[in-house]
Amino acid sequence: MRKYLILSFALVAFSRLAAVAQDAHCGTDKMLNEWIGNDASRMKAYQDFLFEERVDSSFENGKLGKKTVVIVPVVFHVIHNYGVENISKEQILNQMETLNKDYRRQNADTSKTRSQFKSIAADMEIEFRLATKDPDGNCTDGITRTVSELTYGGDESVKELVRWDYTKYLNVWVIHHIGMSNDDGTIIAGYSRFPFQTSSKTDGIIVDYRFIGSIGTSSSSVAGRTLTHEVGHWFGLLHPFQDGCGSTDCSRTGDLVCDTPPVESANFGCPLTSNSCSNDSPDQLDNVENYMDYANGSCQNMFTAGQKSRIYTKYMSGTNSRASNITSATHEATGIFLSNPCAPKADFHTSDYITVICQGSAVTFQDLSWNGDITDRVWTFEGGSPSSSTFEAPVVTYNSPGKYKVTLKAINAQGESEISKTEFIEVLPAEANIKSPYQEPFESEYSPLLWKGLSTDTYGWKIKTGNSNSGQYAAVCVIDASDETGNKYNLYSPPIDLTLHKDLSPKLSFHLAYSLRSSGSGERMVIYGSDDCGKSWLALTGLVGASNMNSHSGNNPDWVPTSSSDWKVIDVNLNQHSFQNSTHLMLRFEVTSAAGNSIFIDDINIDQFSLSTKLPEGYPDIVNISQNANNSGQFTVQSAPTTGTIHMTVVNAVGETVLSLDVPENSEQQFRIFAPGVYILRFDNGSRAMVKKIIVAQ
Ligand SMILES: [Ca+2]
Ligand SMILES: [Ca+2]
Ligand SMILES: [Ca+2]
Ligand SMILES: [Zn+2]
Repeated sequence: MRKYLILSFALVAFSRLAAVAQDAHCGTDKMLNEWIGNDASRMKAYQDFLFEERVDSSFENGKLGKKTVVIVPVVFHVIHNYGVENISKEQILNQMETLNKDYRRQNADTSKTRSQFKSIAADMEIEFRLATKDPDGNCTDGITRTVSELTYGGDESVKELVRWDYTKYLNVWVIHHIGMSNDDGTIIAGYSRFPFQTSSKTDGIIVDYRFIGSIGTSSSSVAGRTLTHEVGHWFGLLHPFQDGCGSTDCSRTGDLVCDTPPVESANFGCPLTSNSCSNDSPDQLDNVENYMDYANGSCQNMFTAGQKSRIYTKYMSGTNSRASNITSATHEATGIFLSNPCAPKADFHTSDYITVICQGSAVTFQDLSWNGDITDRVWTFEGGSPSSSTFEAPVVTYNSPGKYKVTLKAINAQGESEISKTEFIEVLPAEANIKSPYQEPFESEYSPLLWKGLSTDTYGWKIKTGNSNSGQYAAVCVIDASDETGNKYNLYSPPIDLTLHKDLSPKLSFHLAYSLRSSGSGERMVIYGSDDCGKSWLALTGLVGASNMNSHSGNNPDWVPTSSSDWKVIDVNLNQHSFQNSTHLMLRFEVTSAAGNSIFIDDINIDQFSLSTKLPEGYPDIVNISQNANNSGQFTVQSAPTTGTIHMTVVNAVGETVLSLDVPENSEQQFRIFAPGVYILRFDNGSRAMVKKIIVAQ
């Protein structure tokens, strides 16, 4: 026995390594391994779970035909950040329907069960119902919705946000994605806790929003079977490929269920001819249609009588079981036989989840109220047109820059609920306050910095001192080897009016410093522009670590720039996508982490010329321009010594050259502009260039 115990644990610990890198898998074994760790008492609990007999005689008599169908109250906790993961009630009801059909063998695809398995396919006689009472006795439709960024890979921490008494409810949390991945790098679609792991803090099932039901954000190939599988674990079932082919004693090896043929390692897709183990007698094909293997949901269609027996004889009674979830007292407390409609809980967002818009644009709002069907509603839109509405999806136009409050009152016969979100809609001016030529050296005296996207977390964009190209500060996208590959970090510029360069060739030019951590592709950075206040983004250029982003050669872990030679100039043409005519161009620097090194940028410059042809900071300009205090149309231009002849052009706001002049080095000339307006003066001596902006008053 002792030998077996050790062997069993070792195989559980490493069984995931055998999984083939294909689609999303179950993470239950991985969580079990982490839970056991080196804890002897947990190891004992696990061994007891596997081998200790705990037969409930009331069930044993009728292992396959017991007294009544057992009923489990269920609650879905949707953890969302107003994204696609905030799945509809309809999708959850679709999942509930699949779950109920699968556990009663009423699923339409029972006909696909192959003939050799038909005789052992079982009606599990388990039913699931959404709760109508929460733990405090309040009215619920069995779905809670909680806004939290933990939806992005928060895993176990989402259970801290909301959880209902596990002795009564089966808790199912729906999140955007599970942060852990399997040892083979595949994503985890869902994971459960076993009955013997019952804990008030962790019991239940977490599922990725793409694997709930077969409609909405899920698919017909998932078929809602991810939850069918995970609920199998929640009742204590193991994978049929547990311990591989194992020994010939089917009751002491593998999934500890005799009528499920042993399986060497998880089956994927729908391999109906797979027979991975021959130590079963008689030697049968793998039961790939079993919900507890890893075949596609659309391939799965059955549990077995042996699996049913294991659940009923071991996990429907006693401690560390699901016995308390199925009692009549629990049914009463959770209200599963009631059908009381509830008062709504008001909530809303915009239909595209965008809340920053351009002056004069329209927003479509989306009523996301939950917990009760709504019969009436009242919207109030500060600063919007219309200023109120009773529509489900009102379209509202905002004509003045500012930040505006939106209020929704949701009403039905059971009650009403109101929610207000202040400064919810930000309307940016059609013509940006910042006009190019524009510089941003990220120095503290320029604060408050108008750029957005700075992070307070360990990783991401920050303004940091000590490794700058100019002054004290640079913008740094902090990344190291402990960061997660694939994480994205965005830095956003304020809107910039480029119309002084209208129909010309303005450039984004900046200094960048980066070195690879190790050989490989390294980090990536894509620079996007938006002419519609961030609603849509168009790519301007892409930089990839090893090929065109590194400014310092070789592989250097945790590298930082220490001298000016560590930096290089990146030039990006802004006369793409007609951005040169934009009155409010926004730029976005999107970094994708490769768990490598930080990326440093400094001295953002938007004008006609690249930084590489401009004079370095601290060096005198090649010319000096002064404006007559009494006549703003009169100017004096002075050239510096040893510059050579400087060619000067004056361009008006619509891009026309109104004056052209050669200025010899170390000289002074005067010129006059008659028409009031904004002008760009461009100076170029063949090796260096600069741009100045002047305004001629009325
Ligand atoms: Ca078996
Ligand atoms: Ca076999
Ligand atoms: Ca700087
Ligand atoms: Zn599983």
